[in-house]
Amino acid sequence: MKKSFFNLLLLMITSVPASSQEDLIVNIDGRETISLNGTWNYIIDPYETGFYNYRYKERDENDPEAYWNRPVVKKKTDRVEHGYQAPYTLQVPGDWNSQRDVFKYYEGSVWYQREFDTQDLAENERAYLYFGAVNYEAHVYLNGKKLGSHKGGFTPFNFHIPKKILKSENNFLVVKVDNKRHAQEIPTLNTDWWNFGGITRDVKLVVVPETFISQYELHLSQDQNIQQAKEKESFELEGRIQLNRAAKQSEVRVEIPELKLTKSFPITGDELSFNFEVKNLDLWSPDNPKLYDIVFSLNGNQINDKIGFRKIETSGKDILLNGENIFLRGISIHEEIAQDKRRAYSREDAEQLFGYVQDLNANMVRLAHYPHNENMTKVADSLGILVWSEIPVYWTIDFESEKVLDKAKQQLKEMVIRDRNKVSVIIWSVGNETPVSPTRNQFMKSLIDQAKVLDDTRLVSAALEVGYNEEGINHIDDPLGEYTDIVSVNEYLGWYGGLPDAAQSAQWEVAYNKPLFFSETGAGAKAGYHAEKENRWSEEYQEWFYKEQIAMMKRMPENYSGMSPWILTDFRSPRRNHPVYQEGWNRKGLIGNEGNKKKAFYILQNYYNELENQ
Ligand code: GCB
Repeated sequence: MKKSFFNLLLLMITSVPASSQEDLIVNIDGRETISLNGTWNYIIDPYETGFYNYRYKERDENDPEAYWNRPVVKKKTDRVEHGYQAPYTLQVPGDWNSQRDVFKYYEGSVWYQREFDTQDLAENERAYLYFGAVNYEAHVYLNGKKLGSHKGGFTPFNFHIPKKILKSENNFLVVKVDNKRHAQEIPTLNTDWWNFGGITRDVKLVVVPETFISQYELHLSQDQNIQQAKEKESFELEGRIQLNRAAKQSEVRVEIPELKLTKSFPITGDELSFNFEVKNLDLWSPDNPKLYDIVFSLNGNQINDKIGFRKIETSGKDILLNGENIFLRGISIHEEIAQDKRRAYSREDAEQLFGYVQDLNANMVRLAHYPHNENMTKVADSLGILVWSEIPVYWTIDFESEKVLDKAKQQLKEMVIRDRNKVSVIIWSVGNETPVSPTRNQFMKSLIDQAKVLDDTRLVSAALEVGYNEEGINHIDDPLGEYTDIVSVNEYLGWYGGLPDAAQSAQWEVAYNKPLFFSETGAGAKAGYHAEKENRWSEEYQEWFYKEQIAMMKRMPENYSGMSPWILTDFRSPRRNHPVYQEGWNRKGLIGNEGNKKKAFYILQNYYNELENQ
């Protein structure tokens, strides 16, 4: 792929931290895998007894009391103080909080265990253990040996399994999962969502050739003028292939069967960049969510994917999709199925959430506040819904710390690598409502720089805050706006300050000639509670709020390019403790926790219908 000099320079300046894992394997569903989902045993271990001995030293690998070792009782006098068996079981994938009462508020260590059989690996094969996500810290052991550890609750990772460790039968797999919050982690101690713990996404055993394509990218070249390309019906695609290790004189192929196109490239190292022309390309858009079957292969070993092609860019105050102005009719989403009080993880969950999004007539979602599971971006690709994807750099993380910055960069990198072939993703967000200071500005800017180095085909933003002054003018002037491609702000006029009609006299001043996006606005209401509109928590208050907000949006400066109100459905939050109206729920959903649409849903839906028909 062609990288500009500027990007190369940035690459040198913004070093990407090394993680303890091997390079991430992308498109896991396009590979030969064995699912390790299902019923796992668990031990709940708040004192981390399985990890530390009584002197609080990490246990030796062979310590029989280490919980990664199989508990063996040979004779009746043997003392064994741990074990894995029913009824102590949890479903994987899934958060632990929603599965058993004992876990509802639990924050600490839990050991997961299961056994599995597999066939012997051939001479030229390698195996990996892949985790879609584990919240927050995972230590993975197979047959008593540590494969590795990973931090970060919302991104995938994988570990190579050395051949001598993997057996054909009764493999003893143990994962220590710890979801304790820490000041030096991302997110930090304080958030407004439930800290769902556990192995929350798929677990797979992946079998690949000794040398294989671990990562790839294929997209429209960002440098070409899209209007001219459309007129000429000739587009330039560019891509990159990453192998797990250097190959000896091999051949990489990229095929797009529908376009009758096959390209072969020789490869000798572990990386290859290429570009080529295609004719008659049907561009992806919300109106035409066209995906092409793509086959990547190395020496005949194939990976299948479905990839769409589109160009996203900004021009002055406009967002352009395939060269045309687009308004983002968005909605924010947490990764939850409210009816079950649990994390969402499956394709069916994604379809349920996107079903609501389509009912609303939205064309965009903000996946807040962390990378959601891959089914979300896959379904978005297939439905033609644009996506904002974010890392949990949220509120007051430790901006002073280089180590914390490295952790943020690692999560950003994992998010981008997993989803950079997802055509629906148009915006990488590097954080939410972080408080302005020189150190924070520098921290956030280096994340923006890194996002651009990892992927120069998308927009980068962050949800910022509004500055107010005495004259009642709302200022959008966070210094970070200088570096983001679109200026996004969260705004709660009429909920956290004043009443909804305060919006009528609100004035706005925007310091940047860039697209302006309202990444949040919203008010709480308990579904089914009806009263005069002045009553907080009534559906009528929330409806009033949305009416006033929309009227105000219509008066926004002309760089107003979209919104993603807060939020699609009610969601769990330990911060929300009103005994009648909240009971542990953030009630700003347009849909209640039992799936009922509140009155405000229809107000926003009407506005989006109007905008679509303009
Ligand atoms: C915000 C945050 C979001 C909260 C929301 C609220 O500004 O970005 O995470 O949940 O407000 O409901 O207060």
